[in-house]
Amino acid sequence: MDRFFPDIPYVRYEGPDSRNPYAFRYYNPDEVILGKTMKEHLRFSMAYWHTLCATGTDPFGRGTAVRPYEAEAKTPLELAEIRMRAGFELMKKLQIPYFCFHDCDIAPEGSSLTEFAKNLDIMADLAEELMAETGIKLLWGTANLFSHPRYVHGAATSCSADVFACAAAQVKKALDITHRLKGENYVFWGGREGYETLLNTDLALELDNLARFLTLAADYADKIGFTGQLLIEPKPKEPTKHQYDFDVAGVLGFLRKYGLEGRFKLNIEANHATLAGHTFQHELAMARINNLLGSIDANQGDLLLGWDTDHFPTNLYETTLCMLEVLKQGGIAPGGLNFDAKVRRGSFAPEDLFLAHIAGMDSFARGLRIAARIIEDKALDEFVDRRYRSYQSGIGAAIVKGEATLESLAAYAYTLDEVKLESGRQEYLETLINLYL
Ligand code: XLS
Ligand code: NI
Ligand code: NI
Repeated sequence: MDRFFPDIPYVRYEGPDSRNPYAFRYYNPDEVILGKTMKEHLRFSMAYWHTLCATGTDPFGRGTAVRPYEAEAKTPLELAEIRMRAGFELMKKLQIPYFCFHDCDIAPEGSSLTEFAKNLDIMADLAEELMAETGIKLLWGTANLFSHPRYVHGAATSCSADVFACAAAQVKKALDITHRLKGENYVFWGGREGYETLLNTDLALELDNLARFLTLAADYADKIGFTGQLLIEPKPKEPTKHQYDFDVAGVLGFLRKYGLEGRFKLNIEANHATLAGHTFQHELAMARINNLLGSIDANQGDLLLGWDTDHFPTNLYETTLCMLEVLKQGGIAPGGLNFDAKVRRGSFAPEDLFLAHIAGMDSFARGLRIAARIIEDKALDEFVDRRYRSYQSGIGAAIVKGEATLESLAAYAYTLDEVKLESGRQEYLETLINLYL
């Protein structure tokens, strides 16, 4: 496997002192941490769209990406095939065990849904072959219900029932292929499920239809025996001004209203969290405590920019807090850490795809190592347990057990001469985390 990136070596662990740019300094796949290998903890995945399909365009300029191997392709199908083969070489060289795709990433759409479905079958054959050959697996598949002009007013939340039906056809096919390729999850990101102005929008109908659509999809997944996790990926805005799957709390309310709790978990993306005005850790924790943390889109945003910049994650503080949440939940499987991240427009060389993944993988590997030490030392847990100890006995235990009434609490409160409080010690705890970094 040296056809597409002939100058790039296989990337291996060389330890923190290595200055070889094509080596891992922290990601040592078979090293055991807290009883599991790093590979099992991290479950890295390549995002097909950013890594293989993106050209580096932005609203102000054309593509910049240099991908010499694409020149061999004469037809859209040949281009799709070359990209897929290149992708497997890249994953193999980087020891990335999973990938994720949208239907239109792997196959050309052609001029009709019928042609698209045919192309998808051809490309699924090739994917199956390459997966068998390399042992690389599918973390999740999804349908792109936002790029085609028919989705201009949304997909499941479009004002057109015909568009709703086209979206259903795409999801049905994407589920079939994900199932066939033994995908461990299936993602619903509500690309254009939202609105631009309420002046032309039937908010109630659109939300009901979104729920109807997700119910139909979940029923179909059950019908074909797909046992992977179904995931909704929250995002507050972009492309629409207001996206319906705004954040974890918003999606939880939606799932409860429509009786869908238990059928879906969430795919939490770092950059979407910050766009929603939350921290990444907040969204992960909110999902975890509600039994909704299913998978992670591992990227990072730029706090100076108000959109989804999808940088490769390199902020160790963030990767550490993320892995703390993952460890607290006992792991992310069957989800994983999908690099929904793109190289900057200026990083146009083929080798940048490798250097960027190495940066992301090492940043999460280091975050895992740090988080594991914080957990082993009980550095935070003991403090937090102690902070809430008033609920372990006496009046606090009565509150927690549901034995207290408003009257009993009032009677108790009147007996108190003073309430003793302790400092929250935020700065001390922040220093403590820094000691582990
Ligand atoms: C876009 C989303 C998208 C999903 C998959 O902002 O992150 O890439 O992950 O449709
Ligand atoms: Ni994403
Ligand atoms: Ni995103």
